Amino acid sequence: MKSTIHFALVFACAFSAIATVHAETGSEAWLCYARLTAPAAARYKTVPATTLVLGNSIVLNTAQEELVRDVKGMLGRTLRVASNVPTESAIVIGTVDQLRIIAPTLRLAGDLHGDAFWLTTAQIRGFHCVIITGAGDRSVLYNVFAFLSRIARHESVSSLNEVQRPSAPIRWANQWDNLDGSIERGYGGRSIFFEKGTVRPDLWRASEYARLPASVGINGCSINNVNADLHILNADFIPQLARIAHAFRPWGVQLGISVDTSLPKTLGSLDSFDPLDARVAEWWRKKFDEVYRAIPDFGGVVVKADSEGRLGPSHYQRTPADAANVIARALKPHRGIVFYRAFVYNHHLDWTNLKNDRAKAGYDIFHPLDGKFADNVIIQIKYGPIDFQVREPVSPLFGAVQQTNAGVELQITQEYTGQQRHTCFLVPMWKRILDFDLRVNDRFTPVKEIVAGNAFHRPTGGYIGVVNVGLDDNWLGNHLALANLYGFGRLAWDPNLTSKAIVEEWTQLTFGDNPAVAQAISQIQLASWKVYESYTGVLGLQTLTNILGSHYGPAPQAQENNGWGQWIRADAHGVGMDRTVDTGSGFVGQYSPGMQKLYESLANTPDDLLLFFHHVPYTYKLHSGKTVIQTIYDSHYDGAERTTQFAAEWKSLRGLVDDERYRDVLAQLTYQSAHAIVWRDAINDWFHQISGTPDALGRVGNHPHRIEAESMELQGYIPVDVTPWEDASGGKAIACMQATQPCIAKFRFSGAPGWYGVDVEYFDQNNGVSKYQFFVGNQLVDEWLADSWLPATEPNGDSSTRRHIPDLALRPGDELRIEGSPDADERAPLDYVEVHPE
Ligand code: GCW
Repeated sequence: MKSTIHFALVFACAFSAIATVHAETGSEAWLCYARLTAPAAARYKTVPATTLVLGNSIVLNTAQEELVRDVKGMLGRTLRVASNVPTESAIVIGTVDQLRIIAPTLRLAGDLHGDAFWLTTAQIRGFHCVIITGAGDRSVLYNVFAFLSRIARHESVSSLNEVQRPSAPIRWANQWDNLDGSIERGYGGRSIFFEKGTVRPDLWRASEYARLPASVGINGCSINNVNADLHILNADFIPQLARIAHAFRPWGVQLGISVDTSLPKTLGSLDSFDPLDARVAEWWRKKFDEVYRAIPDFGGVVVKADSEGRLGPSHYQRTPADAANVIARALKPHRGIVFYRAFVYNHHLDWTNLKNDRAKAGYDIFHPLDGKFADNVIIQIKYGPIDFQVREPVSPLFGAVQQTNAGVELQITQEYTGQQRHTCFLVPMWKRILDFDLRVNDRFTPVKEIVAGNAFHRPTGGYIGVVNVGLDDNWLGNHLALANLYGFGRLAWDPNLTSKAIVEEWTQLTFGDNPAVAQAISQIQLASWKVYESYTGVLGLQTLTNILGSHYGPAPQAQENNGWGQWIRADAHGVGMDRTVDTGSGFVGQYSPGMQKLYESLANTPDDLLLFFHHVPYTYKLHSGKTVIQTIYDSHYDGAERTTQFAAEWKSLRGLVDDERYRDVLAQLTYQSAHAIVWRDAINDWFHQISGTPDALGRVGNHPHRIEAESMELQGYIPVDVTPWEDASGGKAIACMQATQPCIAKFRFSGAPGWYGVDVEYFDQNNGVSKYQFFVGNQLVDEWLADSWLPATEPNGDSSTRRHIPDLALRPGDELRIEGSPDADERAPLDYVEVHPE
């Protein structure tokens, strides 16, 4: 049976060393396989003209179709498809067992099992063959992608002998899609799986999607929010899930779902969901028998329980092990897996108690249960002890589950790292986590060896990435963000790859091999995480965003005085959370003695995590020699400045990247550079106020080119307070409360005659589309609509954005005037105007 894969060829990828560039939506991500230039293609003259697939399975057929399609894309040649045995030089596709039949004398490269593959060239029956083989069908598909990637990146394929083995058996994507079609913390549009409570009738995007993770070796994907809808296992929903499994199957991606532990009661008719109740065990057993009848290759379930308001085993004074095991036993006969999330904590902590510490929860709850989990349970552990912050130390729980399978949960969707409106390439951060040696039992025990199962001799473990792609053409709403999905897969396959190698591969595959393009994009990506950190949460403060709402713009005060436990404990004298054993919460004591030495003492703690572990005065001098407060000020200025450079670097690629992606990325980086200023000013103003310590360089609170909207001459506009105050310059904005005609804010220019650029800082809420017009005297010089989709219904740091009007010839006495026309609940709000000499 041939697989019926819907290849959307409508969006042909386009790039080239010569500047014939045209529209590109990004839908094929790094799998463009665009036509090589003639000199590059010449290298591949000897690639066989025929391909031969040795077996007949849906995945092998996908592998062959992908090969034929992409060789045609890159080299313009249509491979002949043959069967049985080579009668001429061929590209042979099949498992090692199938290969043995036609080439019994071929010496295989060692033992291949799991998802391992072997790419080689050899003589079969006297003909030169490229052999794309692997332990199973899925690994053969991975191997085809590896072969194609070589051609796309202009590497030689003439003499091959390469064995690749994935670092860990589990390499899963998690999606947080809701059945109504929304996605929790998704920034790439609505769900590709669900709409209005059911599975979409047309799943072509779901099958297109599966191709992406499959191409980098991701072998499973759970599709619904871990805050799981109770209907997901309804009898009438299971056949719908089977349709999604069908869309994934050609790509070797196993389907998973998130389930709620209360289902035996809330969906079933039992009066209990106590995991130790035999009726509950029976309910799960029958339910999964039903699931496997519909989906024989179903992969398993993700469980979030006793967390953020979800019910769980604590309801019956049972443990997470009890809850995980009852489900695991039901899945076991079908080889299914339970991913039990360690993200279990009390979000009603008493913040006045200095010993309380949310960071301790994972270890405190799961460490005593080590060894009590069934062998088809994986404890899914977020990389840090808090929650996907821009920087956290490695979760000490990784070192504390030595008789339990462990997986590391990484976040591809940029919940706390700019929500894909900011470029933030996370591979360098993930590598720092994976390479971190926890020194368990005083041995080399980096996280990558723990989750691979090697460190403590576990049968399984691995990597889970929260992806949250959506219906947007380019899946994540930002072309550059796809490097995180690519990088996640590559790291899960081989955590020893460097960030640089990964980003260079991705850039070449996505944008072609023009060295100027590759260099500029790689540089932006590689710098982007630390740059993002430098204006959102330095020194281990974590992302100082509104943790009570959007998790997007600046809101440092939101960390404090509530039960969520993301405290930074800033007051007039100092900042940081004392987590030491000696004087603090004791969290440091959860690490091995070797690591305790690092974090317990101020002197040994690295600057970039200082305030995560210690409370210090603002005047405390870091290893860098600078005080804490001056570091905060400086890094926010540096970071904002670096984002401006990103946009400038991108501009150098005009004409070298297709116009559509050029424009999209330019708009995104330009927005980012403006929003970095919002972050810079909010965080610096807040620390300035709370610490009472001036910026040694006099920048904070002092903006020579800025005219506050509330100080302009206003007609119709009225000043309004912004919450939190630090999200608006001077704490205030102006809003147009009148309905029928535009409001006016104006002022006279008093500088020297010359060329100037004007920046208008305004608030673009998502509950209206205001119109702005900018006049110099009576001349309309610019107008725009506030129609982008930012996560705010109020003027604040989420909605604050700017319009740049370049190259205006201004003369002293000119009247500069903004007319704002509100729409619905968005009252054409304005923060300030800056007039800069060009
Ligand atoms: O970071 C928090 C998010 C929640 C999420 C939770 C989790 C799915 O803000 O939206 O819920 O983590 O990981 O369970």
